[in-house]
Amino acid sequence: TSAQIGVTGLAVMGRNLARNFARNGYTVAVHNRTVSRTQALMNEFGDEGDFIAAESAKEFVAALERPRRLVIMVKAGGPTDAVIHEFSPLLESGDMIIDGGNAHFEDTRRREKELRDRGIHFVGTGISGGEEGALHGPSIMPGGSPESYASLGPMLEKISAKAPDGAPCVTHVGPDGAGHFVKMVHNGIEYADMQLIAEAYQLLRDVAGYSPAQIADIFRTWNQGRLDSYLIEITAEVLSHKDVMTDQPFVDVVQDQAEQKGTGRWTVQIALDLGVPVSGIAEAVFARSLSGHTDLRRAARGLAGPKPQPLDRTEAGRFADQVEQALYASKIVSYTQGFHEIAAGSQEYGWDIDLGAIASIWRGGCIIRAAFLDRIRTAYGARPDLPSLLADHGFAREIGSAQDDWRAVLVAATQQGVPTPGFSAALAYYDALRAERLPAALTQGQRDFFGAHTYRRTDREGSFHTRWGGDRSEIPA
Ligand code: NBP
Repeated sequence: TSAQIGVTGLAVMGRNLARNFARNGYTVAVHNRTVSRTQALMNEFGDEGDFIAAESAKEFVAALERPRRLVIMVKAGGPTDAVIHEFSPLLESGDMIIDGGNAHFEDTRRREKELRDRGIHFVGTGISGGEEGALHGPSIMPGGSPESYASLGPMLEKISAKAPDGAPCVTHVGPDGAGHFVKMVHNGIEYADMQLIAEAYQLLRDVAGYSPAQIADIFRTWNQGRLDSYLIEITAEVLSHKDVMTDQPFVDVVQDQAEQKGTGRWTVQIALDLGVPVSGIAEAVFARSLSGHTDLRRAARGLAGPKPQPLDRTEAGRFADQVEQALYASKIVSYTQGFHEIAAGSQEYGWDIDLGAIASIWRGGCIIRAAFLDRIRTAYGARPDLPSLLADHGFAREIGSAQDDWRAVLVAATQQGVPTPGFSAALAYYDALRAERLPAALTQGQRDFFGAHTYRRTDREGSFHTRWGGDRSEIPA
């Protein structure tokens, strides 16, 4: 017998992905650099389905039916190149290498090109959902050639998560690095979602005076409504958890320094290159780095702040409702920014990404899964050329009716000295986009003054320069 698919790299993700394929009836060849991992998989889960354990690269490749489908689930970066280097000489034209790691999409573009020249399909694939997702159904974002998707698509659809309407959470995102690009933006949006939820928590705690357990209950209520999402659900779990050693709220015994692996940072770096304002995502990345600067924070501890103004019970309840509005409005802005980045990447690299399809495959399996994504899918479905999510009538109406409360929350946050970089950046983006006139006109004047960078006028075609150092007459540039 031969295997329909092979997985090399059997740490948590690869192992669970291999089991997912096997549980869905596929014969799966499994391989890992260190053979003991392969043996452990066979010992623990070998009876879950049809596995073929391979010790060497040669054995592994020989076990695969042709054209071969070989999934790499190793540490992103150098290890991925090492594995490609090891396996590609053993492959033939038409074979497929699927990289399910968190690769940078530029690396994926390079690898795809190198292998394409040799007739091998390289399918950079974003996979979200962590180890549970890998086992029970992740959201899958494959790039690569349409031919490779014709062969792989049905298998990926089978192992993927299913949205509430039953649709598989996988689509052919676009050629070469498109899948990893979209996975990167997914993670950037995830950073923003987490930051906004964290800010809501801190406001409920420091302004409204609620305990972590009470805030968990508030989040559970929110999770019944339009904020229904995996991240809100797990936030309630974390907030209601008590530390087993001290019986204190778990959230009070954890060091307040957030770590990061880099995909959020990439989202912002690429957005800067593409000229896309992803201020909410950027603030989320910066908030994590700020939290880690313990030296700076210690040095700033004595700085003056406002006097606390405690709220009574009625006011606190009213404030919690306002925070829900602020959180929802800010979330709309984060997704507006993230989808803008995907559209810009698609344009830059010629990927032709269907934004509605991306919203659709994020409805299940992945970390940002939420009822909200169905709304985004519908918005792009109705108008695939929607210039911005804020141009959708439904979102425009919702954010419009949230804005008074959103502003009230930020007034309270400012008065009470609670930092809300995510909420604030989102509101600034909203107000800037809807502004009739921006002070960018003044910026242009300054640029022309010191650098003769020229400007365009509101009333005439062409570029102009004012002789600032001379008689201040205007000349065409
Ligand atoms: P790790 O990222 O911890 O990688 C461990 C695997 O890489 C092991 O199988 C290891 O083999 C192999 N490996 C390394 Br390290 N260097 C190698 C080399 N030079 N040649 C061959 N194999 C090598 O595993 P993971 O957490 O399962 O993640 C796998 C991929 O999935 C990563 O790219 C990750 O970013 C991505 N991802 C992870 C998650 C998650 O929730 N963990 C979610 C989504 C995506 P060994 O056993 O011989 O050391």
